[in-house]
Amino acid sequence: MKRCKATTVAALLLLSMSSLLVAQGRFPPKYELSQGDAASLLMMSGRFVVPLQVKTDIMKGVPRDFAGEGTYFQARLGEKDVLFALDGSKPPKLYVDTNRDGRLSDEKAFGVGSPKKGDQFEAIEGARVYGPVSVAAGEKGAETRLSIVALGASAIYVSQAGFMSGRVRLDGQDYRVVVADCNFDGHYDRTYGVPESAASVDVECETFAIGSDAEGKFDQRAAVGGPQPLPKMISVGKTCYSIQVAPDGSSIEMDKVEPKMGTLDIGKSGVELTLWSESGVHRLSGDAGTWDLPVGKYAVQNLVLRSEDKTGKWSLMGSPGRDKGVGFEIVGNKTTAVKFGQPLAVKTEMTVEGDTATFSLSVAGQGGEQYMAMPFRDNVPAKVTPKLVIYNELGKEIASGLFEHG
Ligand SMILES: [Ca+2]
Ligand SMILES: [Ca+2]
Repeated sequence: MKRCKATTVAALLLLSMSSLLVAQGRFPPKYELSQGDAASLLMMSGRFVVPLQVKTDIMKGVPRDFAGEGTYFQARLGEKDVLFALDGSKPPKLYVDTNRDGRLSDEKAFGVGSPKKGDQFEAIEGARVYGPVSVAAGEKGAETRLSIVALGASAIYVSQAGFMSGRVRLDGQDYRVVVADCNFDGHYDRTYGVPESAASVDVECETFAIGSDAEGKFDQRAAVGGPQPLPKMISVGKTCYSIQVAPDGSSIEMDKVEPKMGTLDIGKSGVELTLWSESGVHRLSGDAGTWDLPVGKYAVQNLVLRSEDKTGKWSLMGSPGRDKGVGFEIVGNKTTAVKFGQPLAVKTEMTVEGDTATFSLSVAGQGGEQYMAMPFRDNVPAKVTPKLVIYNELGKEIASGLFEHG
């Protein structure tokens, strides 16, 4: 009798625990192959790889059924390189070093499929799609699944073949949540951190998106903030949720949180900012000049500088400088002031090749951000061509020219 009671209590406990978990938004996602509906989600994992020019030892041992000379590729996926080869068959067969032992002689051929409907390569003639191909990743036993597109013999495009996808109900509304292993380590839990060196362009983390659950499919146009590096938390409407993904992707948990907040002050600079952070993507626009943001580091991804005069609404597209990125940190209950935009520093640079001098024009803002020297008026490229005039020491014009875009 006593024993029976204990079982009932345990069962009740388990029941109340599981209902607690559901209320907190924990759910088990499933792996889905991309059907072309998540192109921009997987784009962060995508890379174009050009053929190797020099034959190395790893290419000596080719598989027995390998036809012809072949074209070889090497792509850095996660911690290690992966070797690929297209043979001389028509259409070519693809070989991949799936166990990453540096040899292709132990590998089987993958045949060609065709681009799926809605795929970004559907319109490219001659694009051949291979995969999904499972490749050893990171620790022993972990795998990551690749999609490979051959673009003639000139390049291959390697990306994730799919993603983990599940549904969650937040504040009475259904959302679809997707996470892709975009750092190719076979795990799904690496979150984004603002890189120490903002010049590094590779995003060594997963990609995440949450959007409306229309038709049970992921609608990236309706994604909150768009596909983005996996954040630790994200704002959906006015509520903030933490995100926890199990390393193997078997569960995702989203809980309501109230992060510490601070203030960003960029003054009346007329600058719109797109920021990446541990609290997701933030797009700041409008005349406010100040915004409340969760504490943490932020990296500026792009900027738009806007101004208006009697000729129209002007805008300049900007990015966080070539050498040093633009970033800042938001501290709890404090205001972080960052300067962007005007006054702009216009710099010309000269490169000489033979008897031809080429001048280039760069436009930098107060924060070191770089703008394209091509203004838009009312969202249309304005036909304003900067002119360069060279004077001699007597002030007489000796040469002049117009800047060409591109
Ligand atoms: Ca191998
Ligand atoms: Ca990963």
